[in-house]
Amino acid sequence: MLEADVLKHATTVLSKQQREQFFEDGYLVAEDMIDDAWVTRLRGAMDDMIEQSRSVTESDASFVLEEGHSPDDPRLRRLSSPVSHHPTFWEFAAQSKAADAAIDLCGPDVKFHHSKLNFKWPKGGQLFDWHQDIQAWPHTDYSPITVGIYLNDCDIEQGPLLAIKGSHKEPLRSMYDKDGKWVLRIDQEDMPENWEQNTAALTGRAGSLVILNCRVIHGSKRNASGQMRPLLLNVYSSADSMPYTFNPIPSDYAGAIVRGQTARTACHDPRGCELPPDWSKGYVGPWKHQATGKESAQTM
Ligand SMILES: O=C(O)CCC(=O)C(=O)O
Repeated sequence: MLEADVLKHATTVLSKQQREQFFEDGYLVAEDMIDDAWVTRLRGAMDDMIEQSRSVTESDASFVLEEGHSPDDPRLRRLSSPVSHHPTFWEFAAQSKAADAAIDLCGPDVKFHHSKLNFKWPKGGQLFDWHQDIQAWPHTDYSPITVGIYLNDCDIEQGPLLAIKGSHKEPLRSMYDKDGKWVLRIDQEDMPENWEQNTAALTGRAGSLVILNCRVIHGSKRNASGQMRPLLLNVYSSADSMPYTFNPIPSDYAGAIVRGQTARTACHDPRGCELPPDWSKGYVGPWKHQATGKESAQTM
């Protein structure tokens, strides 16, 4: 669904002003949207998964490990598709205010695409280079959003999401380097004008929703603090927005309608989208692609 049509519907859990802010800036932090009971349940599910990761010795399709990970000292970078691993994560994706917030930004009919639980371990947690998401999972329109929730308080030292205000309105950048290699990263020379002044740190208390437009340029720095930064990310779109490449993080829930009705007609945005590599041949997660040793704009 296109923005103009979304705006014809009343908001449900976000204020009108929050919705306008999202469409203007390309991101939104909605503080304290998720109550303590949910946060406690999600932390419990996360702890179960960290326990399971102790026996994992190499990164695989579920667990992306940070260097130094061991049974005694688990250090995860990502749990891919948490909804596939613990029922609490799917219950949250389908039944919480995260899905309600998606109604306000995608329209009344909302479809689930994929999920991930990104960690930044204390005094570590690799940075995430500047990038845009939609080139990794193109859809027929630009309605997809990522609805994140911090499971711990996240201040500037924990490596919060950083986003460039208004960058979702710019032409998409290429996620390939000059040699045609997929790097999911934007070099300094391709960053928007005045990006440093327009960089927002999306900090928030545990239970805050942090929502990204699929075109907005974003990234994050290392975690300089002694506190872990777990960030649960669920990707939704309007029901009439159709993915046309292989889902990099597939699950039994991909394509599930979490609010409203299935679409009968696809929505097409005339602005085309760069295609990613063929993920049906495997998806290794973003860090492997970004780790080229080349300096990016993230070194601000
Ligand atoms: O976890 C982070 O800090 C960044 C996540 C992100 O940008 C992504 O998954 O696309």
